[in-house]
Amino acid sequence: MFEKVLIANRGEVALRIHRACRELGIHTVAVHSTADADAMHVRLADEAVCIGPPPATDSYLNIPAILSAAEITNADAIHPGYGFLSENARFAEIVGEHGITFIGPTPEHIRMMGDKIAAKEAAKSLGIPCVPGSDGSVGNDTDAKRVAKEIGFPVLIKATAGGGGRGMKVANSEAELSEALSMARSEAGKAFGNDQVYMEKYLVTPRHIEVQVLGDSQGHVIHLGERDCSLQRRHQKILEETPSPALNAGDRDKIGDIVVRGLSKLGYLGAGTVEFLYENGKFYFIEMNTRVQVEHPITEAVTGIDIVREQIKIAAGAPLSYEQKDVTFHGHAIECRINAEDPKTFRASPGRVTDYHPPGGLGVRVDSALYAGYSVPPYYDSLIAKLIVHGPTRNECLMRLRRALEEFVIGGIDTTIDLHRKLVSNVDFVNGAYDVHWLERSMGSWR
Ligand code: MV4
Repeated sequence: MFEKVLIANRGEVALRIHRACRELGIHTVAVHSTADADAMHVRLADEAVCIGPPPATDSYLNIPAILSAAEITNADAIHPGYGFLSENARFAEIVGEHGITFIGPTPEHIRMMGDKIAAKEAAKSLGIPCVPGSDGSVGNDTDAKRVAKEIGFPVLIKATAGGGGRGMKVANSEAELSEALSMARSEAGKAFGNDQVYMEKYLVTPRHIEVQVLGDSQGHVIHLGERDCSLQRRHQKILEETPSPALNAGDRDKIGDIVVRGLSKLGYLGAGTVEFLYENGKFYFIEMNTRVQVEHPITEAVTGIDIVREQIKIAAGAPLSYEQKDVTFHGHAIECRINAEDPKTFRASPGRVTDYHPPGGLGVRVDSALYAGYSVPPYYDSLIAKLIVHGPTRNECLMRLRRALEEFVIGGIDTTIDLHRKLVSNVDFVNGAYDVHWLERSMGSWR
């Protein structure tokens, strides 16, 4: 096992990784920007190294500074968390070249899944069902017309370097195709420095359902069920739940089996998430994330499996602690993402937290790096807390979640707590009757 792990991240996920390390008897090194000198992750870690000025490009994305911090502290592994360098294949490669273990998948698999066309080709060859579309990239208008005729309108143009919905364009008819193609291409070029695009059949009312997987260096792969992440706003997830209200146990086992068989063939190592669109009882692969995700705690709640602990053990060469038959699902879990932002405009609202009273009690978990007196810096993501609630049934989970949201006090800054209070009492949400567009469509009419 590792003696010392450097945590190349900040905020709640840095605490999450520190806690997993502590329980395994591993020392931790925090890295931080000058803006984060008073941050909780710095206070909690055994050692801390300042790696640069506030902008992330100069600190949390500064590869030479992070490697220097690992070398001077003698860390034997680096955990990247989510965001920042977590899906940077070159970073994973450089870490390895310095004789330090990258806690995550191989650089090859990170690179493959970062290229959305390569990821889809891989998924297809591994027997994972995909959205009908172009085989590879689409070149010119003629090419686009031919593919669109094959799959039928509406179609969606996506950037191969994309993800997160940036640069996507819908074309409802042949008349709209040429403009959608050129707009998607120019947005992709500007945003990602890669203007390759591909085409898919546009699914009009899908849900976003993702499957959590773990693979070890002995070639074992297991799945930990699904998460329904359909409640999003501008491609930012707001609330996630497991199990999905749209799935039955048979569908869950089936998609889980398909994913496990596919990723076993690939020899996938570490934690990963396979993302699907789900419509009319069918799953369609869209992307794979090669990191631990923000919403992993709901899976931990229903399976009892510590996903970050497994990531660390896998990276150290240990076999998975569980076989598929040991993975059982208990009850229902929901995560509310609490952001420091104006609940109406969604503009970031950094500043000093005057009061902090997180909820507690049975089935309630709060992952956060906040404390009273802390100032939320303006430079980074606005996620400041995650409220994760577990209950025996979806209804009991919802009752507990409403109670926990009532208790939660974060004073001094605007947060999305109030939005969650409204959401969890909404009749469509309570009925589980939502797709990926429902939140943005319905929020306008809330009081
Ligand atoms: C789609 C789609 C419909 N059809 N692909 C948006 C983010 C990116 N990860 C995939 N996205 C979508 N891809 C096809 N073929 C609809 C979306 C989509 C969406 C997906 C998941 C969660 C929220 C969404 C909101 C709008 C559109």
